[in-house]
Amino acid sequence: MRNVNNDCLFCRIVTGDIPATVVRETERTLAFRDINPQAPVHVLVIPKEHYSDVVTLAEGDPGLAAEVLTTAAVVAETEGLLTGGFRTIFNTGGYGGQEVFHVHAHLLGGTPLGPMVA
Ligand code: IU
Repeated sequence: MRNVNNDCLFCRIVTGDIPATVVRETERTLAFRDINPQAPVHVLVIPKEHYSDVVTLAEGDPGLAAEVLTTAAVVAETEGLLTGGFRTIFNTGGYGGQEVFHVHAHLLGGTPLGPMVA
């Protein structure tokens, strides 16, 4: 596989070195529950390949970026979020609050989340 970073926590979740509660896996994406959930449903969706953020992913492999969104949409359905609605977030860089530099979509739902605030 291209783009693996052995120092990256989420790459190590992909390889199974670090455990995670996986809710969906496809050939090129993985969805697992956030260890510090901010909503009743809080799932992270990642490409298995290492891209540091959504910008490098979109530039490097737009098809894979689309697969991440498709996996997020399928998980939203399987987690029962389609009726009430949900939120997807890509935190990017320091000002964006990104802490893990392997691109991930946060999928949040299961309760009214209210308006987006900074
Ligand atoms: P951020 O967008 O990079 O700030 O989000 C990182 C998320 O990764 C954050 O919500 C953490 O709770 C989550 N997380 C995790 O699910 N498992 C881990 O082992 C670690 C962080 I470290």
